[in-house]
Amino acid sequence: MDDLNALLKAKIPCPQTGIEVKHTVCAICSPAYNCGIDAYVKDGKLLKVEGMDSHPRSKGGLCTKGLANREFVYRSDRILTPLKRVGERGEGKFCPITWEEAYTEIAQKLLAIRAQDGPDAVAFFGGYNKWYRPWLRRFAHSFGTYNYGTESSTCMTAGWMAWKVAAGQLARPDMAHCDLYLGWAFNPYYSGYLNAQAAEKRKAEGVKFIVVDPRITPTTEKLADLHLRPRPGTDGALALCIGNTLIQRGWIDREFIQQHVHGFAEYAEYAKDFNETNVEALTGVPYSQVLQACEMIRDSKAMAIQENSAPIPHHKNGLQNYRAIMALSALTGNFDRVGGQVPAHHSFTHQIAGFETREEEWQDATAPAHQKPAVGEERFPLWFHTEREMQVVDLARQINEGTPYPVKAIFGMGVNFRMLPQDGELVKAIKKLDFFVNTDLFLTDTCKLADIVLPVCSSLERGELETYPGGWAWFTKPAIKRVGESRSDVEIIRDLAQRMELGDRELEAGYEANVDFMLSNLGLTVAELKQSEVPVKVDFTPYQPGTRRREGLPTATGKFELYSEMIASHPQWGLDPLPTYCPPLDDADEKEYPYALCSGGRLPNALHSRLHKVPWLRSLRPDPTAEISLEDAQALEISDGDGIELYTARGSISVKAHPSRRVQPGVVFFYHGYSQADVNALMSDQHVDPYSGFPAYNATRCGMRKKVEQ
Ligand SMILES: Nc1nc2c(c(=O)[nH]1)N[C@H]1C(S)=C(S)[C@@H](COP(=O)(O)OP(=O)(O)OC[C@H]3O[C@@H](n4cnc5c(=O)[nH]c(N)nc54)[C@H](O)[C@@H]3O)O[C@H]1N2
Ligand SMILES: Nc1nc2c(c(=O)[nH]1)N[C@H]1C(S)=C(S)[C@@H](COP(=O)(O)OP(=O)(O)OC[C@H]3O[C@@H](n4cnc5c(=O)[nH]c(N)nc54)[C@H](O)[C@@H]3O)O[C@H]1N2
Ligand SMILES: [Mo]
Repeated sequence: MDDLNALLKAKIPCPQTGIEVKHTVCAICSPAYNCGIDAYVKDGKLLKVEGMDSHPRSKGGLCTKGLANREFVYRSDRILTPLKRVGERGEGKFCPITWEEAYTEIAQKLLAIRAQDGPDAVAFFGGYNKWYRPWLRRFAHSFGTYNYGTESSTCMTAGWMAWKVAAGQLARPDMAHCDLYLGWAFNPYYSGYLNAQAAEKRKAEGVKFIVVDPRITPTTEKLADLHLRPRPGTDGALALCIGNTLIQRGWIDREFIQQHVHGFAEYAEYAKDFNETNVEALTGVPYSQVLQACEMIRDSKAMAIQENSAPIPHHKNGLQNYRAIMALSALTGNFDRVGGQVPAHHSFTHQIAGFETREEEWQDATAPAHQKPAVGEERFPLWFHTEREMQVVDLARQINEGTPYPVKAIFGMGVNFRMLPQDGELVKAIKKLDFFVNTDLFLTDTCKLADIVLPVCSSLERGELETYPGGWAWFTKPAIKRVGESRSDVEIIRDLAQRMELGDRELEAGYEANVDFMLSNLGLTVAELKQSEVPVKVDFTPYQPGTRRREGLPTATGKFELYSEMIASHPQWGLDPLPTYCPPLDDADEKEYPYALCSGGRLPNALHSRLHKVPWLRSLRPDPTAEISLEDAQALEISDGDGIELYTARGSISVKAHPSRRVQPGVVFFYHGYSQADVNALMSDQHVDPYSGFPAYNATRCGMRKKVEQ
């Protein structure tokens, strides 16, 4: 017996203990990673997790967050049954109901609103989770509306839009074959450790790194051969100055430009205004360092440029800044070549595995006739033009103002109102709705605003398709018993599609049948994939760099467009066809709000709002803490750990201060998603990028004062 106890205590998998090790996937962060997990399971309960050695991408690795999966899955606020609100919105008073009751009520309410106000009166809104998105989009379409949107209204999409504008499709940096890596806003040690590992390997092989980051980070210290430190959001001016310098010195690829670039002359003329006389004043980066960067670019044979999901797009001029950076790959002939920027497409739920699937065809197969403008379409026309979905940044405004038409209900999946700027407006809007449903694992503050809350399960409790770079596909199996009565988001969509009689037989057929369709071009089936416990290599012909150059790019001119014909042909949008620059800050009074609040930048122990309540992870950084410069700390007599207030015209939050040499004077860094210190309450829903609709999270004027002890 003692032996058995010892074995159990040590969580040894063997017949005596009944502990089994099952392969599954961590979905705490995006499917761009989805590392493999070895789940130690007894009686359907998760005992512990380890990295999965046989996983081709994560190879046994797990990050700080992934190692806390057991605490995540069994967080104390997991929802166990469907809930119906009995108190006021936000009060958090619910009574448990059955799934049948929940489905009946949701179906009745949504159909009644559609009958009375039309399908566009319902918005279908998904949070950070990507795995159910094709289903939610198709559900909205089959219901009859384009008002489907997600957290990607503030994440990554602006980058893809920039690529679509310039090159007609997205492209990825070929880190594996470059000799120079331009890591623009690049800190994978915090935001994606697999990239940090890949970069370290390449560094050891002699690749040079330029890192562009306002802060000193592990990446600037460990990887950068040259660290450029612009002020947040001035990236466009810096990139234009680099472009101009390369042109002036003749360090460009004239042949590539002549054959494959559209608008070079206009670009060159515009970029002249960003030069040795003003770059330091505009960005904070001395011209001598710009020149150093240009020399490294001149000396490189293949330069790859970091793709970026947040810190470049999270600015008023974000999409244009992005384009200015991408332009460097065209000027130097690094577009569509080995070691440069290689055209790519998503395989499944935003993962670029190398092979194509029929996911997009499937998700858009029931797209309705486009009648009323989608939410945000009028305000952000380029967004709708490239994405054909709502821009959720405009959702609260539309609900509160009722223009151009009222939205009466939100069908939400994993919605967290705190992801959006000036989020009190969304709370106000939700309170006005006739009906709000949300699904989540946890009873969050957003769920507390809902009429019906549905409990969903985690990736460890469901089976799903995963795809990975290098051409891998995997169909996972549930590793543990579901918590409470939770179901998966896609099961919920299927069940509701049936109840609501939307006439979409495919959606009613369920996840596995749908995935079968999506994989049918590859000759793969879910049944085959399920036979393997580990990811399998898919048989396909990879894209050959250079093909687009030969065959023409999918743009109006067939070329890389420094001057965008997509934008030029829509003068009513009022947008610039060239990657023009404007300074990043809002027009709040500079004396009252002298600091630039940069509320992006990731923490190794946090993932948006979802891990702040996971005890292990919270213990690593218990207090919401702002990083400020030593100079500003000294001027305001702020010491490490002091309480400070950050404020804008919209509100104030109380946080701890951490003065640090890593931060420039005048800039305050703070992480988002905390319920007790919600930085997005300080943001403005007007201080957004007119091209993409992305909020300017990373450069908003704020004030800061030391809190006086009571
Ligand atoms: N100030 C500031 N704001 C930002 C950003 C920033 O840098 N600064 N970043 C922006 C970016 S890039 C992003 S991606 C967003 C983050 O977007 P959010 O949507 O805020 O992300 P999370 O808080 O991680 O997740 C939302 C909810 O999904 C729930 N959830 C987890 N798994 C599942 C599941 O399988 N199904 C369902 N239904 N729910 C699930 C979680 O419990 C959580 O409550 O925030 C944006 N907002
Ligand atoms: N641990 C953890 N990992 C995450 C996430 C998380 O919340 N936590 N979120 C995931 C998601 S949804 C996203 S979108 C990605 C984002 O991940 P990334 O795209 O890597 O972005 P960040 O980590 O926000 O910022 C990278 C660096 O950019 C710098 N930076 C900030 N503003 C600017 C600027 O204006 N210009 C320049 N040049 N640099 C700037 C920051 O100082 C930071 O060091 O991370 C993903 N990974
Ligand atoms: Mo993101």
